Amino acid sequence: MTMTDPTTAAHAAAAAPRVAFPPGFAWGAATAAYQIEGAAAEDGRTPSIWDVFARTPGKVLNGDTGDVAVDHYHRFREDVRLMADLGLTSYRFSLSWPRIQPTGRGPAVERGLDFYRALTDTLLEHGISPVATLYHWDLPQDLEEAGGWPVRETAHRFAEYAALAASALGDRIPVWTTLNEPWCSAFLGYGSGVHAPGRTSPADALKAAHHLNLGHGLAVGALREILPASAQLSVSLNLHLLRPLTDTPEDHEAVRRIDAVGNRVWTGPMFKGGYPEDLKADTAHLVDWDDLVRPGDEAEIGRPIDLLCLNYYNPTVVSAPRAELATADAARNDGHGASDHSPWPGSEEIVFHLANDDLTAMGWPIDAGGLTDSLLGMQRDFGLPLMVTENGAAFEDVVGPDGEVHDPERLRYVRLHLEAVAEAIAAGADVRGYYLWSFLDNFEWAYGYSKRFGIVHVDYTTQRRTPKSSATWYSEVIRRGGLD
Ligand code: IFM
Repeated sequence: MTMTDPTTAAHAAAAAPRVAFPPGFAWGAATAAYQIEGAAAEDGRTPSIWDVFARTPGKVLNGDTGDVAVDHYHRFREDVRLMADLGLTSYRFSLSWPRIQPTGRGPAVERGLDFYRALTDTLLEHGISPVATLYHWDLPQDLEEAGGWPVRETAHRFAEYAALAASALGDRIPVWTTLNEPWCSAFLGYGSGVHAPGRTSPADALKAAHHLNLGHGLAVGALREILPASAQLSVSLNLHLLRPLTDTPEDHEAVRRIDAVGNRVWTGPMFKGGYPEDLKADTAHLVDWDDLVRPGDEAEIGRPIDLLCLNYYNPTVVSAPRAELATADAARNDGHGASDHSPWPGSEEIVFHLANDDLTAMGWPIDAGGLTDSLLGMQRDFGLPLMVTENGAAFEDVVGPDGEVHDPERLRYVRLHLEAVAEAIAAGADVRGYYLWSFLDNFEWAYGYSKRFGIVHVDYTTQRRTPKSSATWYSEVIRRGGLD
């Protein structure tokens, strides 16, 4: 009989993670170009819609811009070293369209591509697998002036840019996602106007949605022609995990409407053969769908992809209009920023409620069960391998007298959500990775630098990076391959 050294056995038991993740699971963190790079006017980069929006008085808190951001453009080597020290196995970042193809037309700028070549080389040298997002909201301003996403041509411009990026970087990036949260680009950018370019037309928002979808499909086609067969193509959607306030038929109808214009507007043409009839009916007074969607568009949008990526922060609770709540309150209550214009074309009267009062600094309710439900629903409905490409929370972090940043609330948030991912995996969801939003504190869009999502604190005056206690904890989770 073989005897095991009892001390070694006890140690192994203590070291084994209680909640293990599958081998090869990607342990990542995510960022986006405009939020971290800075160097806004260097090496040929020209303004994006966010540069122009941020300079428009009253659009971004404190007049903050991404001009310098966290200077990642110049400090990427230090940042990648930090990722390696934490043990990240993968890093999701976005390529800046106006850095690669400044006006959205014509050839690529080599100096812009060189930055991404150097970044990806450095990642690979440290054993960190790059995941690139092609569009995280920074449309070249020249294309906005030509009509922006409500114009069909922008979808073709996007596919051309995707091809330029893939030709230059395809040998070193194994996973590509086309769009990040196109719901925000279309409905916050052209509907409520709280995001760039700040337009407020429900019809334009719907047209933008179709052209973002079309751009996704055309880009998938272009990428497939250029990238190696092993490349994995995806899209990152912020699908709304919807719950009715009550069990009444009216509140279920509210869920149906928001599901149509929040979720199925993307997943319909991407995975189910076309736009849902109920969405078209709900919005028929705003756009002529037969004119907007040309023959062949839906097949283009539905080109097969390899992975489906989810960005999840909180669930969305909705109800039918309530006499006691004015519509203006409802618009303020949907978690996407105050505006007199609704980001829900055709369903402006639906009322949004907080799922609970356990809130992050964004005022978003913490409800990790919604992540499990989302992943299981996506697995059931679309049958693709999944990744969580964003999940995280803003809190009021401060550097303590000891020079450390203690962020127990973020640690708790991430722990609960990793448990939720593990639960979804145990129940059959094929989840391949988790990317914490965000690696670094950064420019939080209309909130400027006032909201900190990073697991690494950035002092915006000195650009000093300090891993928060959540980063140290996450590093330990990665080392153990799961949660204790
Ligand atoms: O910072 C954003 C990110 O750019 C897109 N998803 C949500 C994050 C937090 O608001």
